[in-house]
Amino acid sequence: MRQGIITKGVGGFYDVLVDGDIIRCRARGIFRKDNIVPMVGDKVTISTKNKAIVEIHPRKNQLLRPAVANIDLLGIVLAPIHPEPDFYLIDKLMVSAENNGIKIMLLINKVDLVGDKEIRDIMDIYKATQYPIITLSCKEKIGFEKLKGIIKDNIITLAGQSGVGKSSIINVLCPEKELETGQLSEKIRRGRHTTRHTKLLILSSGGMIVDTPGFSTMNMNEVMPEDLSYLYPDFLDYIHQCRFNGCMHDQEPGCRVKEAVAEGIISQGRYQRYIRILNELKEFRRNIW
Ligand SMILES: Nc1nc2c(ncn2[C@@H]2O[C@H](COP(=O)(O)OP(=O)(O)OP(=O)(O)O)[C@@H](O)[C@H]2O)c(=O)[nH]1
Ligand SMILES: [Mg+2]
Ligand SMILES: [Zn+2]
Repeated sequence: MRQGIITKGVGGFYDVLVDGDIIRCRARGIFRKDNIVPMVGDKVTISTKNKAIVEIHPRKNQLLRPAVANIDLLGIVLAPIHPEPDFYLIDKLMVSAENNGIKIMLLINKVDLVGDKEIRDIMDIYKATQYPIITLSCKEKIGFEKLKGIIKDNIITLAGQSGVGKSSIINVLCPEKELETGQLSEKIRRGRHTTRHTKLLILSSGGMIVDTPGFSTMNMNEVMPEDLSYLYPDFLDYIHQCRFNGCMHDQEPGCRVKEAVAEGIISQGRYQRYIRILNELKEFRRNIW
């Protein structure tokens, strides 16, 4: 019996990192019965004789989209253009990480493609959240020393739309790994080298990083509508100052959150997307009762 960490799962097999070696294991059927599916990031006990995972250790946390366990930090990656940022998806990723007690960092990649103003506009949206924001360019190798410093001793998962540069960032951090990126295929416009599997990598500069496939939709149905605003750090200072107890910061009069939006302290876009997510959650609850 040995302890390890799952770095990758493909077709019923799991790569488990054990003292620097990767051992490909099956998961014992018992997990399926208990409805536990092993995830990348899981700490596990394996039987080296049977090449099987025999125990999944309790998780510190988990995310379902992207599916990873035991992470210290979620790095939400966006690009100012190519692709156009999907702030709705970004906000949902943030809410989901907050709901699972995972720290958040925003990585603005491809800063070589735009001017300072475009970057500042994006930073302004998230300024009041106080999430750390790092600007990066894989092309010009900007921002990586700072990123390495943050990752050291942590497990960070990168998430975000397809094409924002998650795999490219990891390739700059550890060139020896040579992950596939979208580059080659852009010329021929087919068979994009997009990431298909979540994969955990060890960085020689310290820490571990998880590459995940890009996606464009996710649901937050585990969140109750009345709890949603508590997952917005930029709203927290105002939530308790609303006129009504249980204010959801929608149509209620005397809402201090809405005042903060009007005063320009909370981003208007963040607030509008909050309402959109709130309505979705309410709709979901209406349908299941
Ligand atoms: N100009 C510029 N292009 C970049 C930068 N980083 C990545 N790219 C390009 O953006 C494209 C997509 O990069 P990927 O790293 O494959 O993106 P990804 O987020 O891993 O995408 P998925 O795996 O589909 O989720 C590739 O053509 C990269 O060369 C950057 O900093 N500047
Ligand atoms: Mg990728
Ligand atoms: Zn309110």
